[in-house]
Amino acid sequence: MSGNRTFTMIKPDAMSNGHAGKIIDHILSAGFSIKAMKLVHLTKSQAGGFYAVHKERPFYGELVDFMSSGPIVAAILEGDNAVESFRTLIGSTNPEEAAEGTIRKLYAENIGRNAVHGSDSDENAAIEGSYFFSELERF
Ligand code: 3AN
Repeated sequence: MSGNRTFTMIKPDAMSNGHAGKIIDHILSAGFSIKAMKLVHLTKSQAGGFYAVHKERPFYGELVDFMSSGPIVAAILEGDNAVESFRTLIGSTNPEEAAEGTIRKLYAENIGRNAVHGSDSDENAAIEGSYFFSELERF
């Protein structure tokens, strides 16, 4: 059975472009509820830890630099079939390939600066949520 929680980040490009409020509204309008949320500016080492699964990929250094370049909003979301339905809402990794009306189509700049993160499995949603939020901050 699929879980009802996922984890998201509004990335530095969307934050500096002034899109955070519209993205949060888009997420709430789609029926998700926010179970935890915070504004954080990751260090390089914290961003590197979050994306450790990608460390062998050619874009890892660029990704870590970008994700630590400015503040982000991290959040745990709740909704039916959360991981899959949230990934549908945000659209493909590359905004040029993202469906019309998706968050990345509307707000992402390119494949690297792609506005939002969405967990790719229930297991990763739990791991990623715990990376940012203590037990006390999640309800
Ligand atoms: P998604 O976030 O859609 O699951 P992944 O897991 O393939 O995509 O990639 C993780 C993150 O790495 C992406 N959100 C994006 O910011 C970055 N990324 C992926 N592919 C590239 C690329 N070719 N060049 C630069 N950054 C990339």
